Amino acid sequence: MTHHHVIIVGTGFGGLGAAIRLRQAGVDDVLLLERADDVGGTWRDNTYPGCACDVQSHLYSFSFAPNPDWSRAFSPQPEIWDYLRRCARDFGVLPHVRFGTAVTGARWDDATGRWRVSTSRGEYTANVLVLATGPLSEPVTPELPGLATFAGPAFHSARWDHSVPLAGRRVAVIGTGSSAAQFVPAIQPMVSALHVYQRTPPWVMPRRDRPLGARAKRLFRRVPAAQRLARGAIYAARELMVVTFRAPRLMRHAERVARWHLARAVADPALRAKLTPDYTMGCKRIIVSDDYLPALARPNVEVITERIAAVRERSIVDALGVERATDVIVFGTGFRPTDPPLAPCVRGRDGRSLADVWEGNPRAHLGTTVSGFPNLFLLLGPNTGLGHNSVVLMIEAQLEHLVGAVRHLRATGAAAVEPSAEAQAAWLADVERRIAGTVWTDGGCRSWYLDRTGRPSALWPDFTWRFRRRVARFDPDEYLVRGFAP
Ligand code: N01
Repeated sequence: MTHHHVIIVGTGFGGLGAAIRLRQAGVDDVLLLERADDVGGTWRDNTYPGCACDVQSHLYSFSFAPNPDWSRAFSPQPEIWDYLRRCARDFGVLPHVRFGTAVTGARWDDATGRWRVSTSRGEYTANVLVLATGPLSEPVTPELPGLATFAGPAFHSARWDHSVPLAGRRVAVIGTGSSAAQFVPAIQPMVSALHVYQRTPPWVMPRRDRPLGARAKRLFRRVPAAQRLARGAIYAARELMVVTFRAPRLMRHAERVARWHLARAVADPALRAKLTPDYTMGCKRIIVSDDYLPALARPNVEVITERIAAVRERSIVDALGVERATDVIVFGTGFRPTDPPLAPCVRGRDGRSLADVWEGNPRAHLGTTVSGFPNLFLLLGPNTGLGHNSVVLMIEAQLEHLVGAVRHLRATGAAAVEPSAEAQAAWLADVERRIAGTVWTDGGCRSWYLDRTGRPSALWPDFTWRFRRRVARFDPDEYLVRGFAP
């Protein structure tokens, strides 16, 4: 059993960022556990055709590692993955990563003041445990009646099977979220028939992607302040969305733009009606796309709004009894961030797991630390997701908190910190107050933002600068200090 000062689980934006910032702060005994054989998290795993970020590249990157060379306003997945691999290499993180090591559980040992972390390759101990496992890392596939009898290939968008040829085949797509909106236009031209099973129509806004010119890249390389300025302008424009999330009636203006976008793309009124949402925009993640709606209007595409009644060996039958021959099924059915897979296996001071404590309603102090779980830090934990801006901003605020906590432990000689129950309750009450009356409570939809209790615990319901102002600083007064290092 080897011991490390800090163990980080995962090597996406969160895990890599944590390792980089901790090492910059002088903490070198850092081990990253990664189940796969490369870094990159969600940007390694999501390789579906058309995969790209729907937040502009200059903002969807670390503030401490600007990239003047992004090729487009919205970068494609291979470029973002490449960026993360470069960060891992250039910041010296790679030698700290143990690949092919899946964490299976973690338990706080009060006697030693350490975490015991079990993995597919044996046990480790650590003073500090950082879970950077990503809220959207475990794909969810619905249990459709008869699915097991389907004879063709069936896979989830986050585990795209590139060995399956789609050209000339009849493909069923289940789900119409951000992922489907990206891969549907990418595969539509090659398949013979595309059956898109839509449970809820998404609101779709124009994307306005464009290549970034050589002049801008040169300027950003020579004058880094110009890139910071561009980043700031994108950031400020996106923050404005919060105003309308918090005042749902203002969303009517944005909905008008989306209706116009739909009308321009889809001439057929019957199809337009199917694609028109009946809930307030923003209640679910807004899709930004210029090619999704036009793809749905192509002659080889059918949008099916009936429920799926049965999957057969070579077909899918809808609730009206219509049977459609199907060669391949692609699930664009998303993730369940409010039931993180490691939650049942991470046990705190009293032996209870995160899942036991949360009971379907994830809660954490500042979205980052949990009462009863000393020295545990969750990156993109409860109430840190965004519907409007770059989550990297949220991660960076949490990283400052983490570094502050580790520095505090070092300076005081304490073995552990954990948020006081009072501080956590006050934070949650504050979040609750910010959530009330927003589009997520009053918008009239169900989404992955909501947990099993119906609370939007996946979301930060306010401006990101407010989160940063509150979270980036580690305040010892909000924490209980436990034990002292020998
Ligand atoms: O998943 P989703 P996603 N039967 O949960 C439907 C991020 N992301 O992978 O709306 C039938 O959004 C479900 O229907 P409904 C982004 O944050 C970012 O597309 O629940 N249908 C919905 O249509 C995004 O929000 C980028 O009624 C079922 C779809 O499946 C998040 O990832 C790119 C069903 C799931 O949509 C998830 O996106 C891509 C069932 N049993 C994704 N179960 C960026 O650009 C679910 N559905 C950064």
